[in-house]
Amino acid sequence: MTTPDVTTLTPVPAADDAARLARFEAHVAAEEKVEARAWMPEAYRRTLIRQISQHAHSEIVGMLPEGNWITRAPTLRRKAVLMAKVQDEAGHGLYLYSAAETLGVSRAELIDQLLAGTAKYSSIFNYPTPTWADIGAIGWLVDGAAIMNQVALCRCSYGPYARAMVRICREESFHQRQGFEIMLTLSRGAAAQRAMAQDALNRWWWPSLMMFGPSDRDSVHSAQSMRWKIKRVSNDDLRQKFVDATVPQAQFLGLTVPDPDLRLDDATGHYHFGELPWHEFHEVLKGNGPCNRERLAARRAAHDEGAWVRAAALAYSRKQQARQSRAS
Ligand code: FAQ
Repeated sequence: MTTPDVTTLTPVPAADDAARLARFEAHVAAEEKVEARAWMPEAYRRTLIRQISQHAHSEIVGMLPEGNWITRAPTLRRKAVLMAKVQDEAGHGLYLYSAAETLGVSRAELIDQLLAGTAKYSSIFNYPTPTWADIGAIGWLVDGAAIMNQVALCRCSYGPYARAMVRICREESFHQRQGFEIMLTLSRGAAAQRAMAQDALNRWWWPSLMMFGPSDRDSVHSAQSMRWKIKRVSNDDLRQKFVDATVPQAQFLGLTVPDPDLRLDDATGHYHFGELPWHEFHEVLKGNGPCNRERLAARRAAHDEGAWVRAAALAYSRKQQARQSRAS
């Protein structure tokens, strides 16, 4: 098959756009990747910037609920593992900002939007982590849900995003296992530890299901994103896959999923689950979750406190460039 012309950068008259669009659509339909320098419809580019930047912000804000447990982790091993995990999340944020930059937006611009409160990040990171079991629940459920969503994104039509997802998924799968292992230790422990694990599951279950976004009937972007193969599996289908995979894990832990409507449907082989608390989801998205204000305040403080590091890195890089140009 010949490769369609999706790589030229030369501006073309508007009349040619329909033909370019048709070539682009055929390219995507043929499961070919779209690369950074390729021609792409403006709406495709904007959709990707929206999704990738929200994803990057989620990784960065997502460091906060776990970060505040690094000094309090119960053993040196747990501390080292948690520190490595939080560091991984920072790395994921950086790959994702870099992937967004390939679409012609700067990282500084995206971070300004986050700090100004005009950009979204995942609802899940607006919930508190009052006990050590929350760190187990985040790894088990939040990373578990993130992987379910991101494995599908490894087949995203946009090459730089799809490739970033491959490495991120591998790292997230370690994160999921460390979380499950914390839950396993607690659930095999004393009564107070089992109660702590159950309490964390009670608080993280519904917010984890909300990570997959609104139901398909209310998802504004899904139809177009699926057509462009940015999203490969719908919000509801991913949520169902997550429930089907996670309920047996909860049973193995001896914990009860806090949903009175949960039952295995023998006819379909899937778990039927209750209605999500959508009102809570919308409130969190509006900025009224339990920790929205605290999270943004922490990010703004970190950004301000890091100003001297950015200034020093920039000065060093300018000095190196000046040296190189003098030498050449
Ligand atoms: N929270 O039409 P749809 C992680 C927004 S990474 C906040 O369905 P779409 C790793 C949505 O943006 C977790 N907002 O939208 C980790 C849109 O708003 P807009 C993040 C949400 O884009 C683990 C509006 O609602 N993962 O956890 C949420 O087609 C542990 C309409 O929704 C990703 O970002 C939500 N839950 O589908 C780190 C994966 N759901 O832009 C640290 C990539 C929806 O119109 C510790 N993203 N919205 O203002 C995606 O797959 C998609 O963007 C969805 C939403 C599925 C999240």
